[in-house]
Amino acid sequence: MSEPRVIKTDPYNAETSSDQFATTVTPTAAHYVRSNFDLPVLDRDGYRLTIGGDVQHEQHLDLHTLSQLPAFEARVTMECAGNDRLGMRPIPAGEPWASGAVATATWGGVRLADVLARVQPLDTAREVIVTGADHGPRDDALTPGVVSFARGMPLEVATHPDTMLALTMNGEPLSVAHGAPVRLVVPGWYGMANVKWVVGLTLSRERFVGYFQQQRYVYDEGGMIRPVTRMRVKSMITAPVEGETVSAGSITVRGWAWSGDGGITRVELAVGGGDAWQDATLGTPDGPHAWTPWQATCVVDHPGRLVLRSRATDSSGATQPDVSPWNRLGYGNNAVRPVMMHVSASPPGAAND
Ligand SMILES: Nc1nc2c(c(=O)[nH]1)N[C@H]1C(S)=C(S)[C@@H](COP(=O)(O)O)O[C@H]1N2
Ligand SMILES: [Mo]
Repeated sequence: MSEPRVIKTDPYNAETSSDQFATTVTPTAAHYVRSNFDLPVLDRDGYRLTIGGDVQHEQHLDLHTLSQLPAFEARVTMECAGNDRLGMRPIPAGEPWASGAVATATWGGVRLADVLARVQPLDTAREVIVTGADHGPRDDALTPGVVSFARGMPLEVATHPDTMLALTMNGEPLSVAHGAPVRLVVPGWYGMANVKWVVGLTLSRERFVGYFQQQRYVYDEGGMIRPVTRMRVKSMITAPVEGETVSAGSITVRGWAWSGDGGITRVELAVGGGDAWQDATLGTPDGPHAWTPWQATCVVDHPGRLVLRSRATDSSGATQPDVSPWNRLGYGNNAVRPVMMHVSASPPGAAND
């Protein structure tokens, strides 16, 4: 199996490699990893989840207590907001993600709503601030110094029945890279919402204003700032694999499409440049939060370079643009991406199928 494509070793950050997208669930070892700081290694026995702030009863839950809550599982496609940053012009500062900062996993654990019910949030609580165990210096923070990876989310998102604290990934306890022993999973949201190594939940009456809420994971378009939230509609071509050589004739093109704003309603394929788009056939996604498979067949008679493009539309009516709005930190690039293949002359006498 090919290894993830490491884009940085310290801290470890890696993309899913393009030959690992054949299955709905990405092999665990191939799932992309995005970490802002050194990976914290938490002791399972000593682990406590502290839940405080605007609550009736502050609590410190150990792993056993957490795992006694009703089990919940979800298959979730997760994309880093910085995926395809390298496709933006000019290239924004930040990790140089190509197109592999996306993957799908089956997460198992408990609903965050069930965890919160145990502490009885006060009526004043409007947000849940989720804090990871990782931290490090950030000189550009509004209050320069050491910051933790922490994110706030509205109580409605936190108590949504699909928002979970995951304890397992694809049936195994979480690995350190993916947030052991407990991580948040917020289906439909870009990766940053899925806080790893969760050690604290704070119920708050105010909007959270931490570094990773206000200074990162925001669309900064000429000083106009909006938070990065749900995944924009997007698609990818997985077969043929980029750079592959295929024989002339009938070619079956396959891929995935996903959106955090609703189901995929249409995927189109264009062969070459121009605006001749043909409808692809959609498959059934493996659950409401997993990407949708699609395929289309095209006939290519001429050997040479072949450029393929796919374009998805979701149930909100949003379609992938040709160019995604540039923003200073390079987030949310869901533009149609040309993928290059090569067509070789079909072997003499070969059936044209
Ligand atoms: N504590 C913590 N959680 C985190 C991060 C982090 O740096 N620290 N990175 C986030 C980002 S930007 C992404 S894209 C996802 C990636 O999850 P993965 O590494 O399991 O693929 O984790 C999110 N959760
Ligand atoms: Mo991310």
